[in-house]
Amino acid sequence: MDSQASANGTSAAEKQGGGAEIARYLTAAHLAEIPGDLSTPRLPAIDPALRAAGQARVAFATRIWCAGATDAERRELLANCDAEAAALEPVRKMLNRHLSGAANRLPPDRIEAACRELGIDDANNPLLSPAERKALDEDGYVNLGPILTATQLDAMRQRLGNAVEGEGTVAGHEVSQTRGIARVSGTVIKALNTDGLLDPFSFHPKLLAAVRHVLGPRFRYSSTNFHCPLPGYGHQAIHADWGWGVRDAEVVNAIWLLDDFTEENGPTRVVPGSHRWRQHPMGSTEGGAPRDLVAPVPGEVHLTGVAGSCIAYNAHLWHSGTQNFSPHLRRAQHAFFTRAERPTQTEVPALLDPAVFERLSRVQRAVLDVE
Ligand SMILES: O=C(O)CCC(=O)C(=O)O
Repeated sequence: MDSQASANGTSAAEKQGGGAEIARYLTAAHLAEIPGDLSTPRLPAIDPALRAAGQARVAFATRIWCAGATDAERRELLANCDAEAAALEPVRKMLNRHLSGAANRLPPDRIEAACRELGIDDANNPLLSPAERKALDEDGYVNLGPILTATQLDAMRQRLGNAVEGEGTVAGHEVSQTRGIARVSGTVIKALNTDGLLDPFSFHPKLLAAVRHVLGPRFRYSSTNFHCPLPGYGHQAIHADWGWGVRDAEVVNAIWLLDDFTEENGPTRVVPGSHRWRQHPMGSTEGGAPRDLVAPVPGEVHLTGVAGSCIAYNAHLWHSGTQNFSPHLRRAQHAFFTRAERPTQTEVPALLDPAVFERLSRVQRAVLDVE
């Protein structure tokens, strides 16, 4: 490690704005340069007509999903509902994709055996404290504490910076690309993780214990996404990571803080308890009109914390990125998990590098749902 590195692994050069490091991120973030005025709000523009159509679609999907207690009931409701309107046809297709039967590739006993090996098969396993379980249940998120060492952080930042630069304009294309935000998807399963440096993002037992707590013992990896708002950018519409409101959790996400998250540098905003509202922000209204997704939500809080920490959340929690007002990168890694029978955000077999696959343990293969 650099002799001038601080306790959290940030080298002196990076602390001073990381000019050379930031330059490597510009192409992936579709920027020519960092704006001169970082404090000018840069908010996503949302077309009111599209917003109204989105509100109707998501409200419809939420109504169907929450009216049924099982997938069989939902399928029946969907088949018999009055949704012939052309505008709702895409929703019907989307719901059918999620209701069309088990999507998992391996038999469920594989992930259950992996949970036994990890010591998380019992719902009351010791990997999470009662306070951590309570936070997940009631607030919808928990900071699992600083898990990564300074040495790991340094190496991970370098590896991810190389990937961002190497992928350039296509970086993040598998999931989404947004001006001002550098992304790389599949970080844990692409060749950049051949040596296992990035394994903790998806396979750390404490994170998997949090996933198991929310989803039960039949879950699987959905995606891993590096996410870095550049100075002056990063504010997102408030959203949840599942497209409509649900009765029971279907997905869990984690944010690994690769830099300290501060009030200034674009911390994630969350609305504690919103995972229990059975609503997606897109489907919600305010005073009879579709909610303004860019505005603050009453009760929202900003997640700050030290680099190396992992914040796991019930991914139906309302949340979003916020603008990075600092002159530094705000690097984070997301690890997304779903119930085993649901579709995944990325095509794992297609993205999985053969050399990564070769070295994976039985437990890791079960989490990825591959063999
Ligand atoms: O990294 C963050 O602050 C949140 C990102 C997020 O919610 C997303 O990209 O969907």
